[in-house]
Amino acid sequence: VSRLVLVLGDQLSPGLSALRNADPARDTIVMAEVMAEASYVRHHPKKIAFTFAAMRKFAARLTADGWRVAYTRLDDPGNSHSIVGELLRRAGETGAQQVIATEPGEWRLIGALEAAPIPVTQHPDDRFLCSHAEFDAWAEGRKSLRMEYFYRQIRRKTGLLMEGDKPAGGKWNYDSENRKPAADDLFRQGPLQFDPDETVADVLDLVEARLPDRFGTLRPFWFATDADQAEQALDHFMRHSLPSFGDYQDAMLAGDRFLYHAVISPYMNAGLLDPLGICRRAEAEYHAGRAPLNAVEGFIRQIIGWREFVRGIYFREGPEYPRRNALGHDRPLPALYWGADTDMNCLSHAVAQTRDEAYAHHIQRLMVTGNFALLAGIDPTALHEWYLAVYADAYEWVEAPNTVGMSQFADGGVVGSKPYVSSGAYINRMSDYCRGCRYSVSKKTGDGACPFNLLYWHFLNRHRTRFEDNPRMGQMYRTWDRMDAARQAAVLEGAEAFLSRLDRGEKI
Ligand code: FAD
Ligand code: DLZ
Ligand code: SF4
Repeated sequence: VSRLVLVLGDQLSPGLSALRNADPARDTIVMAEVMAEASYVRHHPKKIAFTFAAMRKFAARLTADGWRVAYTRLDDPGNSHSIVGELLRRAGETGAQQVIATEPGEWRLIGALEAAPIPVTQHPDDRFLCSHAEFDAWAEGRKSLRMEYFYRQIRRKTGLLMEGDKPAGGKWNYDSENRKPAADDLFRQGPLQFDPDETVADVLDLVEARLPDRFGTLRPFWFATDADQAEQALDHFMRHSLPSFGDYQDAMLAGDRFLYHAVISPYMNAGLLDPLGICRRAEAEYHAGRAPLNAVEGFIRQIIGWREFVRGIYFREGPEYPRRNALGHDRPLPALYWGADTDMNCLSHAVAQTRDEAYAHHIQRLMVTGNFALLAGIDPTALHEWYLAVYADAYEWVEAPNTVGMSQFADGGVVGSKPYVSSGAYINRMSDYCRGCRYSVSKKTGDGACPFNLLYWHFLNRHRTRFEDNPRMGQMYRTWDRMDAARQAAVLEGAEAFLSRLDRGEKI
């Protein structure tokens, strides 16, 4: 009897486990653009357009390869608008009585498939280097889980940047060389951009018509939407940006939204690029002498280290993980995250580029929007839903550990050993935002003092019992304790006044 083969919008890989376990001669592939997926958070229009366009092109490729594909477009009259609904509809049409799937990247859908009134076999998603079992075996019995040790295991396992059993160059990690601020450079290439083809143009019209009023600019749309284009974008990155990737990894510039970042996470997460293949390419650039070790090691670490590590955490911690709130933060997400005007120049830039590109690089996410939310005590679940919605690369398996864990410490220290908090000084060192800001980064108190300066101490002070014994934070508390009482009071009052303005919805 025939079976259905489910391919989700982030499972666009020819080697997908569901496809490997199916038979083109008798099975039918089900792909569906549905409102449930387009709306479980208010996704950025570019993210939706990217997903639908890439799905359509992948379906065409599968058809050309000889598969029977039952593809539902968003505006198809019979669309039931949920994944399980579409499976049931196609089962009715074909007589299929079971479904072959690859485990989705979100607990929400895993649960929906488990509860479906048709049997669904969920095969492991083996597009990753580390299975759930392997991660759990690594994590078992460890007091704390640190990415660095996990990363070394994956280096050994893959042989990436290994010289025998030693790391290339003698060190596992060259991050100490990777903290340079960047200067404006007119010749920086940025990511390769693509003109919309017919498929993309159709999808843009569809998204515009059917999903209006979302936060985010739909056009111009330039993402790659198939594997060939994604490969071209990767080539372009290897040639032009990888050599400087390490040096300027943490830098931010008002006039350059991408710097030397790859902007490949949407492609990798959707399945258009293979993570190990990417890393082997980067390694080859090092061996060919075209990119230095600090760049290549740093880049590879993000992919085989962080990316695999956060996925392991997401599946190990379970479905409730995204709702954790260890620090008890409950302030609503400020309107500025949805584009309301703000005088804070760093936030203004990070949000504006998020609105325009459905992209911000790591340090903007971590040290600007994330840092501010943490310092201001924003509800981490609301923030999590924001990150999940606004970035083209966001799926819960990767977004939640980064937001709830790394950025907000709302998991109480599973992902990170200390919260990523900083005052304005860090942002000033790594960016040129402060120069154009109405606030003064050098002012620690009083009118016009940078809010990060005020909130930084407010955060440390209000969470003192939790953090003062953390060995990596002792220095911060000693600095605070050395401040005289009048100055401490001025800082805390300034922070309170700022938070009151925030709570009243005033422009900040
Ligand atoms: P580059 O800087 O060029 O890095 C290369 C690749 O490394 C990325 O494409 C990505 O696949 C991987 N990578 C780097 N850092 C991480 C990380 N911390 N976790 C996982 N992979 C990483 N990344 C997502 O893919 N999806 C998300 O939803 C997401 N949400 C985030 C939320 C917060 C609060 C933070 C702090 C980070 C988040 N990240 C997320 C991680 C990181 O910011 C993005 O992967 C990166 O900015 C993607 O841009 P790029 O391709 O230009 O990355
Ligand atoms: C992100 C997304 C969107 C916007 N739309 C769809 C869709 O209509 N159909 C689909 O199969 N997948 C979509 N996706 C990706 C899924 O939400 C993703 O597969 C799950 O969140 C699991 O990671
Ligand atoms: Fe951001 Fe403060 Fe700098 Fe303004 S002064 S850009 S608010 S860090």
